Amino acid sequence: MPNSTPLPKTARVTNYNDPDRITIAIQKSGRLADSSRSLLDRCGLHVTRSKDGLFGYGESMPVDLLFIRDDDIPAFVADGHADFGIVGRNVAEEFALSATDSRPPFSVRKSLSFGACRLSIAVGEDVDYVGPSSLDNLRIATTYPNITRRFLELHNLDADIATLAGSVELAPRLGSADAIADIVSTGRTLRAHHLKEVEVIMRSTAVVLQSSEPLTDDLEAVAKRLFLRIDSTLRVDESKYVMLHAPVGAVDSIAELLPGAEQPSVLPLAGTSDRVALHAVCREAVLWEHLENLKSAGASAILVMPVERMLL
Ligand code: PRT
Ligand code: ZN
Repeated sequence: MPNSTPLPKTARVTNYNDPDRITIAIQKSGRLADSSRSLLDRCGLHVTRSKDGLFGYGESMPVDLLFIRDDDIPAFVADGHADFGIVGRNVAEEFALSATDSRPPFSVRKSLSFGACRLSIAVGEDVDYVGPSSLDNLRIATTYPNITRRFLELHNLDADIATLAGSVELAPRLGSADAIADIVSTGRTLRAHHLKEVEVIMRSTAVVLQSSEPLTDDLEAVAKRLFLRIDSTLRVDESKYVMLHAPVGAVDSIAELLPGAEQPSVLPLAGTSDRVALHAVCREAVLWEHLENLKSAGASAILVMPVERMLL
């Protein structure tokens, strides 16, 4: 929930904020915490955590971590207390829309593949919803008042926004709102509260925010190295190494069926000249349908394996 107390200027983490090192703020605990840690860990950033658990000293790179609540991450990055922050796009956007400064508080350096969700409007399941106009003159409960207001303005709607700190889905049942704008992932919570999703206001994943305070040349070089590793790690997540046997005459058609693959390697098979082995890195999800299509085209002994690391 993006409802944090403003960060006092005096709360600068100067003990930790070494000008010769990069600071990245990530969520201490919660839905993005493990994935953020694991992403950086897989990029080779190994940290020693302080006793209070709030700070991680990067042993392998001049990069330190701050472990804080997700709501505080945009403010830390905006104020330059952290050079980068990993947070949901929803939280970053809500903060950016609340900023009074005309200068953007930060930029989005990278979109990540985890933390996928959407901010949606939901109404009671028995409401006869015909489109955004059905929201006119209603009261909408949300922890995202700025993003919700932007949606209402876009559709020229006159609706009241009730800003809540949490448990938004209870508001219609308690009679304090007619509709809600809340984060949805599987839709289970909405269904459990007899609500139905009627509008998706924004889609979100975790993103890496970058402070508008410039980095020194040396630190920018470190950041570039780290982002190259992040790119490779994200690519690896989507990539699979596929090995299969194919009839010599079907190599081209089978290669075309491999999702997101470049030219495969074609290798001879011992004891036969009719069939060859094909090895390829597929950069898209390899689904059962792909395997079935490969088999129908003559492939056999199909193996799909994870890729550990990749540097292109
Ligand atoms: O303690 P801290 O303040 O750091 O964390 P928090 O409790 O405010 O946030 P947290 O950890 O719950 O979520 C962090 C971020 O994860 C969010 O800002 C989103 O970007 C992302 N995310 C992804 C989600 C969800 N999926 C999600 N399902 N955030 C919240 N939910 C909640 C939602 O609020 C609702 O209550 O899950 C419920 C809906 O889930 P479904 O699956 O039932 O639809
Ligand atoms: Zn939060």
